[in-house]
Amino acid sequence: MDMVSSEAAGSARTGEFDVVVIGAGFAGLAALHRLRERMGYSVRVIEAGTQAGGTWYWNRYPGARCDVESLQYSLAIDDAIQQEWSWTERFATQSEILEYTQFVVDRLDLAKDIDFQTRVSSAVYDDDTDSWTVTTEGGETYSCRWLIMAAGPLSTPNIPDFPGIGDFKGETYHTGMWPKHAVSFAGTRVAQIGTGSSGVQIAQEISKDAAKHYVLQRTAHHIIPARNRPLLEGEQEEIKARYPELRQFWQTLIGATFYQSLPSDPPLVPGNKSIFDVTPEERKEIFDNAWAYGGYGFQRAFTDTLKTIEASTIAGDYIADRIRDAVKDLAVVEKLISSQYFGTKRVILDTNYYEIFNQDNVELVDVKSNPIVRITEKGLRLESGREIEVDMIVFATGFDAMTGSLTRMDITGRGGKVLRDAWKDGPASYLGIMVAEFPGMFIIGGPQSCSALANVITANEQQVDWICEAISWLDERGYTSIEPTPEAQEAWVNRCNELADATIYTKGDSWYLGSNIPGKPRRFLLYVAGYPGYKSETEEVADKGYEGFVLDKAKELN
Ligand code: NA7
Repeated sequence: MDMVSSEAAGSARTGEFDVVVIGAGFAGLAALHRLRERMGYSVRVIEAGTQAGGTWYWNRYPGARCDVESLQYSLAIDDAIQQEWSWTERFATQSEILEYTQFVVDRLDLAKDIDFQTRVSSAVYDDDTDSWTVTTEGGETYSCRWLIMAAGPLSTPNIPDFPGIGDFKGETYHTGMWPKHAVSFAGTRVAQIGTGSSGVQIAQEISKDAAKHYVLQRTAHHIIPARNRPLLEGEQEEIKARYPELRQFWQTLIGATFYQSLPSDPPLVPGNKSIFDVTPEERKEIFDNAWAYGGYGFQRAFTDTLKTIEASTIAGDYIADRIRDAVKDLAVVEKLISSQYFGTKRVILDTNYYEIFNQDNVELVDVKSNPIVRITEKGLRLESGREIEVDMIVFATGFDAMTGSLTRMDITGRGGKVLRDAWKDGPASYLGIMVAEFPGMFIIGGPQSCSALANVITANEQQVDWICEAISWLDERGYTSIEPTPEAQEAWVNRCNELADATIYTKGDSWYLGSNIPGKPRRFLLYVAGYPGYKSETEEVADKGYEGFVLDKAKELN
């Protein structure tokens, strides 16, 4: 191993390290622990927030909650930790996950190697020394041989460039940059823009006591019930007692997560049948059961709901009927029924979202047919000329997903190549982990990985393991650089595109495709064949001595 002396470790904010990790979310924390404790590397983590937690640090808006079962949404990194920590609800709140993150940081003594309140501005590769120099907005510099980007797939907020956006005199917030101070909606007039997962969750809070709550919806999404509840007596104990076996089992599932809470529950859904293999009565019963149980079992109830237009349409029609049951005003019902194919956008878990539209203080405003044309001093103006006067605007307008956290930094690889430019026609990576001409730079949760389509903590830990094994393997053999060949990268991108084209995911618009960001090239941004396939494909490459990569010979490519 190439141990580099570190004048910074433990205190100063600059220095030389074996590995620099950008981001202290779950991915960065797992990488730090593994590299430092198990492998003895000098590591520095750079984090913009004042605390670890990544997504759960920034998205502290009222109502924020995870949509993976809490007992599965945790690090497997250390058995004592998963036994000691206790969850309180089936789906954890943002604040509980942030507390859990801090618990992990304290138990593993991670904070001493993290520089908080430090935002990276650039990372530059030096061809002569096979090393990276990372510079922060405050001017600190860090150098390292291996650079790990763990800045998050959904961490660059998207604020649409509405004309007049600076004119508004009231309060404005973005769900992904929510302030630490309390924000009260009581008695205020609030316009909420966006009805994705964040919008649906915060709407349930705003509607409770806002004087007037305008929900500005561009596209109706598909929303299914979470059925969140306190954890049952004995439930947590049962899962904790079986964690080793269950974690292995979950990793055999497409999303690296099981859609039932208790392993002892009777099977909820067939999951292995086409929607056309059952009678309409059986189909309804299966959907009814999944709907009543809550969580993502509904979307995995049949093998083809996320694959074919016909099956997806049947699932969408079922949800339309549930909206008709929940909402009284038929004109509102029609606006809430999605015209997208079920599954093209990430399906949302809710708690009584549709019901808020029966309240007098809530109005659904369709901004697809009547778009927002301007933000004014007092609120918003729609194309029809309607003025909506409010005290507060909440942007629940999502993220520049999968690539934004990387392209907003100035990342310069070999020969002065800038990542932002390299990806101007769409991102390209090999295995979703490395990029040609950016030697020694590993990405966790990057484009063409399975991250956001799986239990993201499990996906992160698998990538951390893969990257750490690679670094160790390279160091043991004296390699100082690794990067994909352009051919291997192109083949991986093509494979990801082909896999996506065989599903429903490419038949609509979504952040999965980058289509939520004006001007962003439309390309499916994830590996869609599931966690087990991703794990075995990446492991196979490693087992073959990092097939598709150039090791230590990068300069010959010039
Ligand atoms: P999403 O799912 O990207 O939702 C963003 C919402 O904002 C969505 O309804 C958008 O409408 C809407 N939006 C974006 N730009 C505009 C403009 N210009 N005008 C009106 N409405 C707009 O982000 P979330 O934060 O809710 O969730 C992101 C992920 O985080 C989620 O999938 C989970 O994985 C966790 P659109 O649908 O594009 O028409």
